[in-house]
Amino acid sequence: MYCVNATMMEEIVSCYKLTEPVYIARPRMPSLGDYEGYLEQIWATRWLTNDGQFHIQFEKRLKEYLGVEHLNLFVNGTVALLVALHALRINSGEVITTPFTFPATAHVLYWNRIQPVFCDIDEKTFNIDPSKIERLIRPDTKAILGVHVYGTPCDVEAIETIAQKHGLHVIYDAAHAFGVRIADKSILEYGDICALSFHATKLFTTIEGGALVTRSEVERKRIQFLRNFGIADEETVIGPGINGKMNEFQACFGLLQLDMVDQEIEERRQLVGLYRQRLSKIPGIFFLADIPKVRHNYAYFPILVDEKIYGFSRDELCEVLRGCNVFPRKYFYPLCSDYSCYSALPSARPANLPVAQRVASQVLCLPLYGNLDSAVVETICDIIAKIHAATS
Ligand code: T4K
Repeated sequence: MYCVNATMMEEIVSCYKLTEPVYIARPRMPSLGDYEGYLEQIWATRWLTNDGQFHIQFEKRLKEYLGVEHLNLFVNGTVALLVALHALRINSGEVITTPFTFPATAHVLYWNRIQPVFCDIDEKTFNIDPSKIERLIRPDTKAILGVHVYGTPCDVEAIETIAQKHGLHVIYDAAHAFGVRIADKSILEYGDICALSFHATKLFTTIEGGALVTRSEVERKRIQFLRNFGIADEETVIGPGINGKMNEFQACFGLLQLDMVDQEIEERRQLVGLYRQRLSKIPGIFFLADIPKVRHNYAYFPILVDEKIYGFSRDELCEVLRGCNVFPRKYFYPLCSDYSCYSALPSARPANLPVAQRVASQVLCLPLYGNLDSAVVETICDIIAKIHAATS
């Protein structure tokens, strides 16, 4: 249990408490009138789901926006990931992955009867560390499942080299990586399959939603069947599929979001610039830098709090911010490897994951979304600076 000095807490809260709660994420809402326009058409046609006209339109426009050829929409990112493994026929053995991620990444392995093998992360990107992957490869290893955490690309070239050398599949959980590019190439062009999430908390949202991006039309078609119970036609089921379909309401929301997403990313970029400018002056607060040639999407703004230098722990800082009506999140603490369902695995031992353990104990994702007022960002930075000043 952590406990903030009560007088300091009172002083900071009385000075900085915001009148309205500020959350880590907020969806950018399209105009209600525009959405109603779509709803009227849905009402008129009574076509609600199963490859309706808006689903078709959205899939087409999304492919163009992302610069990819083979894409299937999904009801959410988790089902998309489940189907990705099934599509690659990975349903036993081991898959090497990162512990520093949302539970969905590890859980989809479990649901496909695959044992996750946790690999430590790189302290410069917080993504799976390619230099530590090879020692984890065993005869039963089927694939590497990387996550582009916070939208920062994994070292895709190094992972590709390892995968080719050992004959492994590469799957990317690109839940955070909407619109990210390396030079002129979409991040979704790397690996055998990439899964996106369009959840309400993401910078691009279809309420719930997701997609799989594959390398060929044959794979895309196979995934289309898997997404729809394996149904080929009214009298033919060609395999054990699942229901992963996106509905028309989600697709319409997505069509409207596509018109706004560039503005969303640009506004986030500016807010991240402000955070960085203000926080770089505070000892013990660290953040990730942009990577040259990468078009970042600024999906999240994680900071690391080094208690020894800053004077306060991450948990204490989080408590003060909450007291001020600011609700950051400790994404991703605890590590997946520390969940009771995985902690007994040999690869889950904390000693094997020193970087991930440290990052998870220090990380705090600060509020970031396009219509976040820059004055609120200033206040959050003021609070962080004030705490350090009070402790030093
Ligand atoms: N892989 C990775 C790496 C992921 O991060 C995720 C999901 C997935 C896979 C799975 O994709 P999906 O199956 O979800 O498509 C949220 C999201 O639910 C989850 O999608 C996301 N990652 C994760 C990082 O964040 P929670 O449980 O932290 O969300 P919640 O409900 O606490 O919301 C956070 C804040 O967002 C709230 O305090 C307020 C704001 N919010 C939330 C919702 C739902 C809104 O303003 N409006 C809303 O509608 O998981």
